[in-house]
Amino acid sequence: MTPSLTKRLLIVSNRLPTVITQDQDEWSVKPGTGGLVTALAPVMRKNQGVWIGWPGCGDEAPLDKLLREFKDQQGYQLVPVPLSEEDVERYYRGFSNATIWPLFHDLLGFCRFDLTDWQAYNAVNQKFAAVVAEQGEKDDFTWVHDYQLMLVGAHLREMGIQDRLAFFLHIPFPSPDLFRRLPWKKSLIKGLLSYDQIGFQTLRDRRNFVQTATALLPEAEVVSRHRHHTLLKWGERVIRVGHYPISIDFDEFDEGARSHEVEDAAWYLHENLRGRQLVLGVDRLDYTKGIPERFLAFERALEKYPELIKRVSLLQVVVPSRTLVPDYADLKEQLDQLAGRINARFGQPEWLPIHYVFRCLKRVQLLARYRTSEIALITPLRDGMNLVAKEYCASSVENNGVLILSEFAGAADQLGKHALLVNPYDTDGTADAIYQAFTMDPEERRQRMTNLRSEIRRNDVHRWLRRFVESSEEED
Ligand code: ADQ
Repeated sequence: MTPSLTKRLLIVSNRLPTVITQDQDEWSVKPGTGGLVTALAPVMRKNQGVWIGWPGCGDEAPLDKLLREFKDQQGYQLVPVPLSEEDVERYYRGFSNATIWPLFHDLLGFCRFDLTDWQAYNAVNQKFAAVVAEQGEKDDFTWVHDYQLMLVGAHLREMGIQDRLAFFLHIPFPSPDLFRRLPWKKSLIKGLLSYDQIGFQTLRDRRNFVQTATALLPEAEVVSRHRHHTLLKWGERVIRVGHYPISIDFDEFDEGARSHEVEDAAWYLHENLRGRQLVLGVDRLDYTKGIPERFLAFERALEKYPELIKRVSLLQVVVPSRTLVPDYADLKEQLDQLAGRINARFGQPEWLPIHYVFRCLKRVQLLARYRTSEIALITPLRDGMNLVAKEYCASSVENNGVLILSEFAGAADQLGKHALLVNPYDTDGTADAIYQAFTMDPEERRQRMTNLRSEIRRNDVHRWLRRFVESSEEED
């Protein structure tokens, strides 16, 4: 159900929701995939929405023509924010991905604190704000997304914009103690407080933010606390700080996984790896996803429970991501080495313990893996939500999958009761969970998966969107 938004929706995100491709001389544009785009599209169409973001392609693409085509096909408008190579290096690869990303995922050791990166972040956020100011109309619902754009609201206020502004953070918000390490902490917190509504994934993130803001700014105070939000007063303004766990389009995964194409691909996959349970890992290449730790836990399971040998295989699919950043290139090398070492240690002519592929899967292949794997091993060291966990359950249409989930993924708040929760740093404990999943009887599997599926069906991405938008229209 589309939320009853009475205002025009203006979405701002780092990237436009498009995939622009070139086949010989032909350029084409398609909407991006993913729950956020799927959920927002009907609202954008209905309310003549505008989406502002970086197109992510070079100058050689005929951008104006492609964006016009997009509007004709999709019924809403895209407005590009062009970025230079220097902007991308400093604002995106630098401050966003080498400072905020590791800091907000509790991985201080990966953080680079560089004044030039911070200045570029500020300048690019100002560039986005200028485009928003130009496109905005009175009474728009302006909704900025994610950690790359935390200062857009502050720049809009500097430009005199008084309208309601909302922000959603897709990644975790760190504890006050970690946040204090950031040299520009006060500017960033004040920037966030320029929005009227700030959304986080979990209650923990919301609490971390409120504690950080009130500790750093003595003039900020909590007015009242409610189940889903806290009201925070700063100067003359009252800010609604809530938690809204994002989700997926359940029906899209459920129906997709039941299609004949997926059923055939799933059968073929298992037939090729006959007589064993499949343990699935699907992640973007990222050090927050805990993939090396997962390989070690799988190795430990084989060592501790020899009856698993030849009876389980780990299918690990990694989507290439940020490969130009040295930490990511190092991680790729580490994974190659670990998989090679474990396979050499345990492998036998008819059986490979770890099938590791480094590529983006087509949808049918992704759904086939979700549907056919008896166990999903999703063990991020820290994750805002982790949609893979929800996608796996929604696609587990035979109700026979077991979800092993990190307690540090936001998704654990909703799925923890019926998943097997693990601490990804605890190699032995994760190995035990793999064994527990392997030996779980069909009835317990069915019970747990039925509960997981009904939780995700009820709290899907459409409900998430409704909750965020409707809460912005409530009186404080
Ligand atoms: P991500 O860190 O990208 O998102 P996640 O939520 O797991 O993490 O989403 C990854 C997406 O990529 C999933 O939709 C998945 O289907 C897709 N994907 C992964 N591997 C793939 C493969 N090999 N082939 C094809 N597709 C693949 C950020 C935050 C998360 C938060 C989301 C949404 O880091 O914590 O859940 O935003 O808010």
